[in-house]
Amino acid sequence: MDFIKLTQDGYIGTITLDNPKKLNALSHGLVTAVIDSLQQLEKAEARVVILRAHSGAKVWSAGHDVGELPEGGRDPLGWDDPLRHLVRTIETCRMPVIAMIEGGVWGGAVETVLACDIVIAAPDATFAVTPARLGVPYNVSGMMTFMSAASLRVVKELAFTAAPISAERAERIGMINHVVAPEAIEEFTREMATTIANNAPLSIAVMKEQLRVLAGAKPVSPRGFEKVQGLRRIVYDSHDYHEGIRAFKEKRRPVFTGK
Ligand code: YXS
Repeated sequence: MDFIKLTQDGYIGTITLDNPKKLNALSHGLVTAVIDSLQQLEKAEARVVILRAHSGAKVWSAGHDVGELPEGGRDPLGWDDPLRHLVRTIETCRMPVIAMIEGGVWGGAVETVLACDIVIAAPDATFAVTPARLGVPYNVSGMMTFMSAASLRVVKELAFTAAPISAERAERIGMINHVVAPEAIEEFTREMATTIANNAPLSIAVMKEQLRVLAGAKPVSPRGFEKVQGLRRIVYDSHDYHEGIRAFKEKRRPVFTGK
């Protein structure tokens, strides 16, 4: 597939951004390839996805493809913009997405990374929120993504300065999960992915959606609450829930089937 490499090893899918000549800019083509890959992995019953660039990448992604931004007269980040589709797909796909970061992350790519469920970065990774750098009016749900990942004060600093912050600072303020040395980051990420893949996929999928609904709804609408309750019932009525409880009492490893 152009723009990305897609692999699956058991329950673990890996999507590698692969358009280095354009610094993995989030062009319509690259975004479509990532979305298609997430949908393919969901169908192939992957239980966790790693989203990454090539080992040693100096730029993880340069953000929105500036060449595809309108020059004026229409919203550069409207509902149907590729970046908006990508963020929504990451947030709503059933399996957790782990962003494994090496190199610089710019603009809309920062929102893409923060929309992922877990972020693991090498020490050289940086994160720059760049609308102010281009005079772009960032969109509302994109701001919500940033506000869910960092305090309002930090979001203001990132947005107003458009300056890159280091992985170390991002971890210190809780914006990302871990900083891991480049020689260890692949194994560290894979171990976390394996741990997730060995847990109950239904329970994880519903907790991911529950957290999205709760974090995104202010306050939670009646329909959102009823949806969460209905989804939770699928889990506690499932074989996997019963198996998990039985296995614990019988002191053995559970065998989850996703049913
Ligand atoms: O000169 P050529 O044709 O080789 O192309 C250059 C750059 O123009 C191109 N390029 C991009 N093309 C489209 N969209 C981009 N975002 C983009 N970034 C870079 O790639 C070729 C190599 O770039 P060059 O020579 O600058 O590489 P470098 O290694 O010296 O510097 C790497 C960067 C990433 C530090 C530098 O390319 C850079 O600052 N890029 C722009 C990062 C940025 O501001 N991204 C935000 C895009 S707009 C967006 O995401 C949202 C709309 S918003 O801003 O609102 O968040």
